[in-house]
Amino acid sequence: MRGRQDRLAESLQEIYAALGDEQRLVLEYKFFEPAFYHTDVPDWGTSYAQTLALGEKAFVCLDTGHHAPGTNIEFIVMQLLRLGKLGSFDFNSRFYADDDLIVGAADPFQLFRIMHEVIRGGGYGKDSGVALMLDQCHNLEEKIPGQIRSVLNVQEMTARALLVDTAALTEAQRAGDVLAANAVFNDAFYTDVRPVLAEWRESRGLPADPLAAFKASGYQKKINEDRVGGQQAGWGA
Ligand SMILES: [Mn+2]
Repeated sequence: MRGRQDRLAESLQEIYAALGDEQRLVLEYKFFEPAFYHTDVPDWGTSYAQTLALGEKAFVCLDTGHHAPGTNIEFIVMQLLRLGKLGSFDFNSRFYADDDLIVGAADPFQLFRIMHEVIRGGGYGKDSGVALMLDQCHNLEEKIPGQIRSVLNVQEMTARALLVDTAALTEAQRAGDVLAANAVFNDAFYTDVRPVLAEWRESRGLPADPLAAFKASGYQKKINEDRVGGQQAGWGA
C-alpha cells in the first residue's frame, strides 16, 4: 500500500510539472473504485495529502456520490475550503452508492447544506476557484433535459442558500439556541425561489422555463430521429 502511494505521488509530480500557467490539477477520490479493500485515493484526506505535496496548483475534487452512506459531506466541503484545497465539485445524487443520479434528486436538503457551506466558506462567486461541474449518468431520463434539471436544481439550492440570514444564524449558534438556528436555516430552505429565478433568466434574455423551452425547440425529437440505427455511446457493458 505504501509503495502504491509513493508511485502515485511520483506520477502526480510528473503530471503537475507539465501544467501550464493557466492550468491546475484536481484529484478526485472515491472509497471503492477500482477496488473495495484497498484503493489508492479512497477519501478526501488522501487526496488532500497528495495535492498538498504537489503545490498550489493542485486541488481536491469532491464527487458527491463518492462517500459511504451517512457521510457528512458538508463537513468535508467546509474543511477543504478552510484549507484552501477545494478545487471542484462533481455533482450528482445517490441512494445506494455512486448512482450518478440528477443532483438534488435523492436529497435536496443535503444539496442545500452543501451550497450553504460553499457560500459560507467563500467558495461561491466570481473570484472563487471552485468549479461546479456535473458528473452524472442518465439512464432512464434523456440526457439533455436531465442535465438541464440538474443545473436548475443547483441554481435553486444556491439561491436558497444565499437567502440564509447568516448574521441571525451565527447569533443563534453562538447563543446555543438550536431551535432559532434551525428556524433561520429552514426559512431559507423552504423559500420557493423558482419565480425569481425565472425573472432573472428573462432579464438576461434566457427562457424563463428552460425545460419547457428545450421541449418546444424540437431538438430532442430531431436528434432522436437523426440517430436511428447509430451506435449508442457507452462503456461497452
Ligand atoms: Mn466524478
